[in-house]
Amino acid sequence: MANNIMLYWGSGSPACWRVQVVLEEKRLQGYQNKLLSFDKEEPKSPEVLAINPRGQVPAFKHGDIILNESIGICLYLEDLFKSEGVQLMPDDPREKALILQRSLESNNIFQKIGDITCYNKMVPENERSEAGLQRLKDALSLELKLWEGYAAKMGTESYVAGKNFTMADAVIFPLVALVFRFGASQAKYPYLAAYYNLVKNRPSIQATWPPHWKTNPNTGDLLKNV
Ligand SMILES: N[C@@H](CCC(=O)N[C@@H](CS)C(=O)NCC(=O)O)C(=O)O
Repeated sequence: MANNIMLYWGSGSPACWRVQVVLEEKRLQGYQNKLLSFDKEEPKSPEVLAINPRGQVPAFKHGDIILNESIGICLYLEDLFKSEGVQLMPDDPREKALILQRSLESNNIFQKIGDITCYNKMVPENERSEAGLQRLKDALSLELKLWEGYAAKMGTESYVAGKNFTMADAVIFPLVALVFRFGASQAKYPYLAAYYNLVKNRPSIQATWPPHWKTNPNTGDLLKNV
């Protein structure tokens, strides 16, 4: 079942990690995969470009189906393997609504983290400034406050969309983990931190924990004052 799935991925990429979590939750272990190096720019190799013209991961193939948007891959897997493993999307469209809303709006966090981590790559040297970088951090901070509010409203011991682990958690947890790894304060975002600590030991999360995070638990401080 899983052996005609191929996933190209990179360690620490939240977009890849969410797909890996869904594959675990759907009990599709045994899929083919290739870990690529961002440092060596392997996502720009012809092998990946043939699947994803942007040269990014995740790049995913299942038989002759090609997908290279992480949330699209996650939804495809859930649809196709609905009765396998954990059901990540309820049948009722009204219950699905919040899961879809949170999953898709998580791209705002993703974008704002990228604005900061790619600052030196994206902004010419003579236009860079501490104040410019701080403005991007302030924008991420505002976004995280919004998510802290969502988490507070759900209460501790809750997943993103309620009492069950759903697609929204597979999609969002990797971003929350990234924010804390990069030094955001758990004390400043206590409900998000409680969520992080609730989900981090889930078997699908542990099984897919980014390999270089295991060998280098050093968290860094890029987002320390976010
Ligand atoms: N919208 C895409 C984003 C994919 C993406 O940004 N991938 C990053 C890793 S998280 C990547 O491949 N970066 C390497 C590059 O752009 O060269 C998705 O959600 O799948």
